Amino acid sequence: MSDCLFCKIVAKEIPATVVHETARTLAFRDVNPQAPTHVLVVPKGHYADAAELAQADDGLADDVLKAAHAVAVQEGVAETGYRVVFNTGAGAGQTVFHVHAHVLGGRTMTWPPG
Ligand code: DGP
Repeated sequence: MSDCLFCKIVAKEIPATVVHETARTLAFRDVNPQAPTHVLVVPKGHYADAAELAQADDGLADDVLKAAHAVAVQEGVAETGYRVVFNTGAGAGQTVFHVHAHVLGGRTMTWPPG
């Protein structure tokens, strides 16, 4: 999608700090981190949100989750605990409509989230 921010990051048209990459996923640091580790994992293909990704029916959602875990291991937060968040829809706080998993760690998490 030509006007999608994360498609442009995937295409390397906009710079980002990439920390992990597979054939079908890209992970890069969030520009506005909410925790010491805050990485966004996206499928390289365009899906607006987690609901669309779940319907892709080709193992892509599994790839994104596996990449999120790989990032947590790489960032050293897997053992202490980390959070994976898909804000899905504007009412849930989604602002970029290219599905992304937030991988958050490195601090104590509270519940419920804000
Ligand atoms: P969400 O609110 O769930 O749609 O999260 C969007 C996230 O994307 C938000 O935490 C900030 C991040 N973000 C927005 N613009 C950019 C950007 O240009 N580069 C990077 N690395 N992150 C961005």
